[in-house]
Amino acid sequence: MTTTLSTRDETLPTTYSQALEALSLGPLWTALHQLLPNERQTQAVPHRWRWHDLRPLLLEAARLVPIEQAERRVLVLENPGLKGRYAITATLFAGLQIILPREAAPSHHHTPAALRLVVEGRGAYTTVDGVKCAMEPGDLIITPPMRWHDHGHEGSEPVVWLDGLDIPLVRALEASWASRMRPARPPATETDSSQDEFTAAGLVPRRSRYADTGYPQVRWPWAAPRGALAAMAAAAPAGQPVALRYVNPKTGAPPLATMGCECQWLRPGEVTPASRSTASAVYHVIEGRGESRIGDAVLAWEPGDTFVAPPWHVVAHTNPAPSAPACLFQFNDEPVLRSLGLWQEESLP
Ligand code: GTQ
Repeated sequence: MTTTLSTRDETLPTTYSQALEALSLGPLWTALHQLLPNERQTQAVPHRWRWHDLRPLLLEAARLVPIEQAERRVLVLENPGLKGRYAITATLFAGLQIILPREAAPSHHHTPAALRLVVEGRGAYTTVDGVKCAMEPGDLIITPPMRWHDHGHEGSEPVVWLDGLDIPLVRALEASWASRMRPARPPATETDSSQDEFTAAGLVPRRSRYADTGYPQVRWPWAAPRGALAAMAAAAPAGQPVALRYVNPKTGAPPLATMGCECQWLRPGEVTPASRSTASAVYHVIEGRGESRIGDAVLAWEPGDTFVAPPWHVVAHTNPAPSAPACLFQFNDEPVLRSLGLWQEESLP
């Protein structure tokens, strides 16, 4: 936290306060209610970044900044309430990364976990520990902590994806570390198809043909969740949200220890029930147009837009279209809140 707390009690004799400060001591009673506020407080605010505004600036970054210099050509989505912290919420980092045909972003590994949701373009790939992961619009790819990864591009148009990382959380733990970069190497495999072992609900392979890395699935091509959402939407009772969680298919756990991912289908005319939780979430619009209430803000959105819900802000989504569905992707810090015993949620009338 960057907030400075009042550590001096002005009612005490100055000499006493100086004696405390000289010994690196502070009175708790001046700061107790700031440390433990009666109302939940967030510095992060609801905010939306429009694809329409960002796309030209990403293309310009690709002209202005060579990949060799940038290493990762990313525009960071900085929460207006967390200026200078390179954070979209207190725990999460989000950025839009652009790579041009034939470019290669060098390889490194680091303690923060990463995920990518492809926004636009085809033909790029991420290599995770030598395994090539193709990137097509709507695909989710995870890069677990300490896995070597680089990015390449064999297609013919710029490719943009949304990066989600737990950098602010890992930094708060003073556990952020990355290896030096080394040149990207050609992938050691054909494109990853680990998801092919998990094509039927309730069935997992007796023996995987892939090495056991603890992450049996690293890539979720968009066609599968979209198809599953469409089928659920056809059968779900009105008023019941149509949403899927991405999970480790062997354990049912979140895909990464620190970040959860979900996709949601909003039926034409649907308004989702209002709720809030102690987790924060970053939403990305894959398909459709609508608006979301986040706390006191109402944010209109269209494909490619990204918006953020800070903790304990009431969230409700609306798809006003008469006949078209809308699809939202989100990543969040829910697994952290749950594992630390800090998870709470509330439905609102
Ligand atoms: O692609 O490896 O947006 O290391 C921030 C840090 C992307 C990456 C980011 C990273 C990467």
